[in-house]
Amino acid sequence: MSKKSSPGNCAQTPSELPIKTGAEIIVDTLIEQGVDTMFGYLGGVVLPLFDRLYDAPINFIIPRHEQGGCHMADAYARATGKVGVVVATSGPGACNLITGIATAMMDSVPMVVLTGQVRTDLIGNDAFQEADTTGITRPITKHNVIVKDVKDLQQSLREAFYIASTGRPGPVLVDIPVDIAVAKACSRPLEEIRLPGYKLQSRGHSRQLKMAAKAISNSKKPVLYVGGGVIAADASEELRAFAEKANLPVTMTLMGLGSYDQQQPGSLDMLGMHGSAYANYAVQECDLLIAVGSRFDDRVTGKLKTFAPGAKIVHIDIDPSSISKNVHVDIPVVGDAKTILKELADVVEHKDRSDWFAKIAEWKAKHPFTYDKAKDVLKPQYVIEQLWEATRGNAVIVTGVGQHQMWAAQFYKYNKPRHFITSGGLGTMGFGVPAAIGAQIARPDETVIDIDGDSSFNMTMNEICTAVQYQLPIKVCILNNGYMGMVRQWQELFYGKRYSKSSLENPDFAAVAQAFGAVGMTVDKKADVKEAISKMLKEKKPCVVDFRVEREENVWPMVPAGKSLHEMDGLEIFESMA
Ligand SMILES: Cc1ncc(C[n+]2csc(CCOP(=O)(O)OP(=O)(O)O)c2C)c(N)n1
Ligand SMILES: [Mg+2]
Repeated sequence: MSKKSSPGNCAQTPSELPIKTGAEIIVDTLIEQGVDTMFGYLGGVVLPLFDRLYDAPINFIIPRHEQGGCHMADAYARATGKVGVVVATSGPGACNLITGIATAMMDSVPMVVLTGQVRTDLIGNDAFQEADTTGITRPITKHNVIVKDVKDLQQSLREAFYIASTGRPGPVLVDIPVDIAVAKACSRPLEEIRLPGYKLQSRGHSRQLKMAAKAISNSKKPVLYVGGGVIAADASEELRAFAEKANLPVTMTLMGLGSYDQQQPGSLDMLGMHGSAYANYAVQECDLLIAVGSRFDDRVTGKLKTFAPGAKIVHIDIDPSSISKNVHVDIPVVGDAKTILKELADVVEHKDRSDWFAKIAEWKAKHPFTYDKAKDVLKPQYVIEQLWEATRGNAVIVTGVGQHQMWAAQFYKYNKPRHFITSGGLGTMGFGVPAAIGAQIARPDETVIDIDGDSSFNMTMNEICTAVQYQLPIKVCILNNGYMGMVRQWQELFYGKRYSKSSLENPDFAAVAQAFGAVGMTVDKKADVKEAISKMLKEKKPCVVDFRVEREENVWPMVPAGKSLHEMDGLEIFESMA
């Protein structure tokens, strides 16, 4: 091919390289990157792309709203460890993704977001359906880029997958104007990606590792504090081996649940604002806190000044910017949790810590997660206990945000990674139903249960229709208290029970589910819970169960905002109930 007639990046290359349209390049790069499932919604400027998707070997799921599609891609990524992919049109389509992108960003979920954009010559002209998508999403993406020349498209897409899935994962957005999707360029073979300024460190510094191992061996009262980073690094097996070898109790953040089997005696369950009393006490009394893939979030630490006051802190994390961000770290180890935990397990000594474990056992016996079981009313915690009894960890649990989310964290026992999918960092109501869909597509042979709140369900319940269309047997258990329960709890405790605007009028959720073509049930008696769950688990269709639970139940224990971790409210209530 003559230099003159070559499109874009073909000018300097052998003529054998295939020439493709931008849309062809997008679809072929998705396939090259191993994408077999994606989510998204149509619109004018993405039509060239959708035309290429017409007969592409990609399972394409259309949500009812772009936010839903984004949460589906996010949950698909969380359930599989693969990169989730979502596409939306320019302007309103891209804007509808914002909550979903921010949710993925806060929880470090690998995702590639493709948005259509108006023609390059119209950008900045307030063109129809124009929004400055890269401007709007800059603070909520790990990286974003607008492709203004078709010859950059293939490399931008490859870099997007690379950046999304390496280091601390996160969402990467590629904005593609419609003229780029129809312009032509050369398709180049895949080469190793090198990005100046994007350095990845997988092995920990050997001196730091030695110091960490020594501190662990010298510790009499250590606690391992594990976050979602261990799940992201697929390091659960290495975590178990390390905890066993070093003889350490393990507490997890909301995002870390599932990384360590909660049925193990060494599990302290979740820590933090609604964590277990035994985890919080152990953290406050420990002499060494080993944080792995966790970021000292304020919901975990409570008052920073008095957090783990007697502890030396080891922090293992892939992201150097999270070291000493909130608390001073004595021994930082930057690198991949899987590699570092394996290296540490090899060198750390096994120490007898019977006194420490005895103390923990005492706390555990005295302050288990509990609730008033005496009354014959339908308690939300009881529903979750029954879900546990019926599934014993063999289910993917997803949630909305609120009290029900905390009870799902407290009363279900997670025993494997990628089986608890929840919006931790952003706390996004409405995450539940679309996340259940994404997880069910990722794990077609497993039971997927959304433990949802009535107000959360109201936000994205239209996606039940998507579950019906794609014949996904998701189960939705609404713990319906007729309130924005978590808000009502704060109003009860901190605003003198002035329940300002925190209750909504709900529709009949079972009837809504039926109208969508799903199965709908209503349960208002404790005696009917077991049978309803058993029926729900056998259902082949999407199934929504509206559990009308006690309206003013609270989540205990609770560390009020700004208090120290050991200053938990509600323990006396626990004691009277235990
Ligand atoms: C999108 C969004 N809007 C507002 C909030 C603030 N918020 C946190 S929990 C909550 C109430 C949740 O109510 P529901 O889903 O019924 O759950 P419950 O607490 O009753 O279990 C609200 C409004 C939020 N987290 N997300
Ligand atoms: Mg509610």
